[in-house]
Amino acid sequence: MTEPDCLFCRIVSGDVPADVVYESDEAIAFRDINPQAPTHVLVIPRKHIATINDLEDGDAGLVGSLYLAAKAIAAAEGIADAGYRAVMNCNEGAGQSVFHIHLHVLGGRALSWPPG
Ligand code: DGP
Repeated sequence: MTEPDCLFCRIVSGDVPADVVYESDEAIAFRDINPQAPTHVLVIPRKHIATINDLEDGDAGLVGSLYLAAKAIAAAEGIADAGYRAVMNCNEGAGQSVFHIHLHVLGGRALSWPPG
């Protein structure tokens, strides 16, 4: 299930290049083009889902796979023990700008809370 006009679907298909750091049957992950931390990786499902609000009950395993990917990426990046953030924005008010769900994996520096 892909959307031809979706940037992240085009990264999944290989039409748009990305620095891919992780791939599984359900998900891929690549470095953010505008990194906000020394490690800033986006984990996305291969399946097009616009926002968290569009998730269905059958997507539970898929969402779990995004967090397992984040765990693997954090270990590979050497940020697992120091700490990192895995966060998903939903809709414009929370800062979502690409409407294909993605988990931001951020680490390699101190991260304050709450976010702005
Ligand atoms: P959000 O604002 O939560 O929707 O995050 C979208 C992120 O996507 C943002 O941090 C920048 C990143 N991004 C936008 N366009 C591209 C792109 O073409 N390639 C890559 N690698 N990242 C992108």
